[in-house]
Amino acid sequence: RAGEPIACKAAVAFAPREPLRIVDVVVAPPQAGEVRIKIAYNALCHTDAYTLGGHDSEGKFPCILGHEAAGTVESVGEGVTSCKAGDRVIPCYQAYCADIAKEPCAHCVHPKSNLCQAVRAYTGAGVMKNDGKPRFTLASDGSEIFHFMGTSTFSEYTVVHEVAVAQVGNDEAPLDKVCLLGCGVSTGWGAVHNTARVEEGSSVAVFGLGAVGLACVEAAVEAGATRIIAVDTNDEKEAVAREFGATDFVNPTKFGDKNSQTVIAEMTDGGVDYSFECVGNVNVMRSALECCRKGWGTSVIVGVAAAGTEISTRPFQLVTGRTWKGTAFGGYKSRIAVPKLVEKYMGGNTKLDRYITHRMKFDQINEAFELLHEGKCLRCVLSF
Ligand code: NAD
Ligand code: AHE
Ligand code: ZN
Repeated sequence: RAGEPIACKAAVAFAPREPLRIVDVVVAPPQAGEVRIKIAYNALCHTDAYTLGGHDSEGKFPCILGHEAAGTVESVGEGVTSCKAGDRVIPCYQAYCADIAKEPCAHCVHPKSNLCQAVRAYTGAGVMKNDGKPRFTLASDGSEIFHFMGTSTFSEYTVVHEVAVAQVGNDEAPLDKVCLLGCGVSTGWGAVHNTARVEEGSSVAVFGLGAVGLACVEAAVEAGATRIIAVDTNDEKEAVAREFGATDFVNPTKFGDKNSQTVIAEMTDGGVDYSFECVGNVNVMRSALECCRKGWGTSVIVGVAAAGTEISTRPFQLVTGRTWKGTAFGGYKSRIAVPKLVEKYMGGNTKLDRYITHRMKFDQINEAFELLHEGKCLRCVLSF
C-alpha cells in the first residue's frame, strides 16, 4: 500500500473536554522526509489528557492525540534514509536532526540541548513541514484532522517527520513495553541523570507520583540518592513510591497551614539537594523550588502547566543560591538515546514493566483516560 492512502481507525479528539471518538480516517502516503508508521501499542501520558482538557495553548482541534507508542514502519517518503519499511520504531515528539538534515539545527549540534527545532513550528501547528498540511482526513467527509506533537499515535497508522523516528534497535525488545520509552519514563530518568545530574549521597524530593515522578524516584535510587522524599496528594501512591525506593512519603494536604516546603525543609534540616515537579501545577512548582537547600539546591520543572498560568517565588530564593530549571524529554537527544534506553531495559536493570498497571484494547481509550484522571493507573497500554 506504499504510495496509497490508507483507511483505518483512529481516536479523534473533536473538541476539548469531549470523549475521543473512534472513527474511520484516511492517512495520506508519506511525502519527502516523512514516514508512515503502523502503530502497535500506545500508552497514555498525562500530557494527552492535558491537551484534551483544553489546557494546551497549542491545542488544535479536531486532532489525533497520542505520543507514547511503538510500531513498525509501513512506508517511507522520498529521501528517507534513516529507516525503511518493516523497521520497529518509537515515534519521538522531540525530534533529533543532526544525522539527517543537511543543515542540522543549532540545538542538535549543541551538547547542552535536546530541543531540535527542525520541525518544531510545524508540530506545534499540527501539520507536516512539506506542505503545511495534515496527512489525516475524516473518511466520512474528507475534512482535515490536525496532528499532535508530531506523533498522533492514537491511530492505526500515522505519518511523522523522519527526524522524529527512533529505531528500537534490538529485535527482541517487546514493543508493548518499550513504547513507554517514547515519553514519560524516559523523561523522569533523564530529568535526574541529565538535567539535575543527581550525585551519590544526595537528598531528593519528587512531587507527583505518576509514571514521570516514579521514574525520577527510580533514577534517583540509581544515582545513589540516600534520601528520597515522595510527595503526592493521593495517599495510595505511598506504597508504590516506597517500592520504587522512596525513603519518605509526604501528603501535603495533611499538615494544616504548614506548606510542603516547610515540612520538607524541617525533615532535611534545611532542604533537599534536588527536587522534581512532576504534576504540572504552578503552586507545586513553587513548593518544589522552595524546599531546596539554600546555597546549592536545584529544582527541575517536569510537569506541564496550563495555558495562562505563571510561576512565582521571592527572588531571594534564587539570590540565596537555589537554581530553577526545566526539562523536556529528560534532556535526551531522542533518536540517539532511545535505542540506548531500549538496551538499558533489555539489560534487565529497570522497573519499566512496573509502570504498566493496565492493559486494554484501543477502543477502550476513554476508559483509560478515566483511570489516569482517577489516579488509578501509572501507564495503561492499549493494543490495536
Ligand atoms: P499522572 O497524572 O500519572 O501523575 C500526576 C501525579 O501528580 C498523580 O499521582 C497525582 O496524584 C499527583 N498530584 C496531583 N496534584 C498534586 C499536588 N498538588 N501535589 C502533589 N501531587 C499531586 O501524570 P504523568 O503522566 O506522570 O505526568 C506528570 C506531569 O509531567 C504532567 O504534567 C505531564 O504533562 C508532564 N510531562 C512532562 C514531560 C516533559 O518532557 N517535560 C514529559 C511527560 C510528562
Ligand atoms: N504545548 C504546551 C507545552 C507542552 C510541553 O511543554 N510539552 C513538553 C512535553 S510533554 C510530554 O508529555 C515539551 O517537551 N515541551 C517542549 C516543546 O518544544 O514542546 C504549551 O505550553 O504551548
Ligand atoms: Zn508525554
